[in-house]
Amino acid sequence: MTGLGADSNPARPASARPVHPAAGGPSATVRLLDAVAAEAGRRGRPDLQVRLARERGRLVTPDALVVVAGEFKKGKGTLVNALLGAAVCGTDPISTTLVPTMVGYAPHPTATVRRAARSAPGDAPTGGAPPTAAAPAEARSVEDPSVDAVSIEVLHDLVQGPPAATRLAIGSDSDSDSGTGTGSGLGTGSGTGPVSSAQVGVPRQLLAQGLTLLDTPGLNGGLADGHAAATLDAAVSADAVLFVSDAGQELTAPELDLIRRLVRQGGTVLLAITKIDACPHWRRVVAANREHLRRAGLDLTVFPLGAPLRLRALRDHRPDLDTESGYPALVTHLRHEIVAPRRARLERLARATAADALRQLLTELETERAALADPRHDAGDRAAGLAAAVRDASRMGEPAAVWRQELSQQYPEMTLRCRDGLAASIRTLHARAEERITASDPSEQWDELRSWLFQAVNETLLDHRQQIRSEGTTLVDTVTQAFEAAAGPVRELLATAVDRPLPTVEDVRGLEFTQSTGFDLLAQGARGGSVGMVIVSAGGALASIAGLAALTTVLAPVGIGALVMLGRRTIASVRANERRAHQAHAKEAARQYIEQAGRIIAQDATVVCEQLRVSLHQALTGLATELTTEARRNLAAAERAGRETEESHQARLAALDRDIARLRAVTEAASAPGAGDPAGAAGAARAVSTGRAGRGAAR
Ligand SMILES: Nc1nc2c(ncn2[C@@H]2O[C@H](COP(=O)(O)OP(=O)(O)OP(=O)(O)O)[C@@H](O)[C@H]2O)c(=O)[nH]1
Ligand SMILES: [Mg+2]
Repeated sequence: MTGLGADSNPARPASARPVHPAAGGPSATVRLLDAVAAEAGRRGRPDLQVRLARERGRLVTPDALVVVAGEFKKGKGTLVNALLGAAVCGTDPISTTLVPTMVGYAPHPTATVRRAARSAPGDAPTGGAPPTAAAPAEARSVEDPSVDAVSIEVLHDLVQGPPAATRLAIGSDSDSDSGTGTGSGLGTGSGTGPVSSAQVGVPRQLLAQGLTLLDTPGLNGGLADGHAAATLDAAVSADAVLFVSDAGQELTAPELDLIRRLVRQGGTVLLAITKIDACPHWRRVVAANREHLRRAGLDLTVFPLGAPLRLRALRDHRPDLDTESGYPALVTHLRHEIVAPRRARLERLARATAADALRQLLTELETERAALADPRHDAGDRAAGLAAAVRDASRMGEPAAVWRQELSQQYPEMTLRCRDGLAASIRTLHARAEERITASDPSEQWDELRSWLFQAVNETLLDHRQQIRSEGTTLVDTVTQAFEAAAGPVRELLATAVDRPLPTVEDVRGLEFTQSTGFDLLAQGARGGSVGMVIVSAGGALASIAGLAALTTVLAPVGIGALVMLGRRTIASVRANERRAHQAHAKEAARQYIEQAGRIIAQDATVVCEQLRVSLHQALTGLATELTTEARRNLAAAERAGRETEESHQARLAALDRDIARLRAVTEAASAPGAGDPAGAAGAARAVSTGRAGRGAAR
């Protein structure tokens, strides 16, 4: 399946990943960043060079992440394989996918597995729940993973296994005879610990263009599945979720629940209906599913797919069959609606950073020029204004700065609200569990109860994450606004020392300050002069911090649901068929489970909140330092001008005019219509590196 063919084939092998794949456009932006960084180097601004380099790093690996999720055996792995025309995911008809697999571009096929360190004896919860499902062991193992290179065949063996061995097969007896808590037989291979995730790299054009796929373990019973929270949480930081169902059956209520959740989380959700080749009535099922979605108020693009048709089409070079398989439509959608917009957004952020760096470099030159051109007039005012800018900018980095005060005051309040929110949810959960168990016969209905508990805990976890995200956004908003309230006047002081208005980059002015999601947006985004840009940067960090934590979670399934297995064991051990005794045991099991889950959720929340605080603090401290540097340099430039002798004066003015003209031309080229296009950004890059445009535009 890997030796695929024609150039027109979107799944065709790509032997080398272009740094910027889409028609060469992005590489022009990279060249612009490089050119501006070189200019910053020439002008002694290593801080700007660092920032431009960081932006460049984000731009050369800007993969969109698409999470492939759905219930058991719906064809997720097969879909990934058919999409890429390569057997990257295991698709055993009996064994099931047990760990998430990240599939991305590599010039040569590679496969690695990440192993969680084995937990110490005694770590497993009483009742012998499987280790992959034991949250405390997981929490430790994530800290100590090891990565092994394996062949793709071995990888398939390692990431698949019998469902009952490690999964929380609700309604099954798998929990009553599970192992010792130190190994499930799954994926232990020759390594030391169970496999917690896998990574595959293949030379495929679609991946080279900026796509990474995450194949996830199947969910059983929707939100009631132990993996549901991890998968849904990973989806928050993804660019899209491809929800997979098949044509054998209409969407079930749990599937619709999952889709609703995913949509509510704010992401893009696509629906794949697989196995159309094997289901003669697939059109009816697809139509019924569209109707279900319509009634639920869900607007999803639907892709009916048949993997065998696709594979045959690729093998025999049959475009007609390929179209019939539905895959080309999916490829086009991923390419144009997911990958391209992400790239465009990153490019705009990169150009905004380049524009901001250019503005700073230009302001310094213009300040010196203004002071040189008219040394007596306004000299005192100019120096006083710049000295005030230096003083105010320096204060922004001190502990007494309003934004820092705001952060130290608001952050504890935010975490307190989150803790209170979680405590209230946990209390409600306890009460609801008690109530439910009181009204039931656990010996008969334990599986149902357990399923309900899984679902309720997963919902609590996801709601809590949602609360953190929303509280975090408010915190970022408040603190950055306080920052901007101080930074704005400093920038105004800097601008008044310049005689002529500074050019701005149109593209940057129109930048939409929507939060950037995506798993690689941890770095600060464009840090420009406006509140909006700061929010983009910290917001990006917020989204990705949550995402990163989520990814860690999904890469090592949290499986906290397994703790409830205690219940069945205990119940089974009660010989007398007494309803009240069963209820008491069930209540105790539920109580322990909810408490454990609550602790894990709280620990996780503490980490996520603290990461947000640190990242926000760092981002704004960096901005304050940069502003101080800018102000100091402008003041020094003005002072330097005052020391020039009569002869050096003219020579310096001429040199400044040349440099200024060049930088103004670069800024204009970067803001020209179509600057985002290859030609525009390339023109700007050329202007910086050669100075030709600059000389042409010099007046
Ligand atoms: N005829 C046909 N069979 C398919 C198609 N997609 C998947 N299958 C079959 O369905 C079974 C399950 O496919 P997988 O790709 O392993 O499904 P999955 O969703 O990854 O399964 P889990 O990871 O175990 O939840 C396999 O036997 C596949 O061959 C399809 O489009 N057409
Ligand atoms: Mg699978």
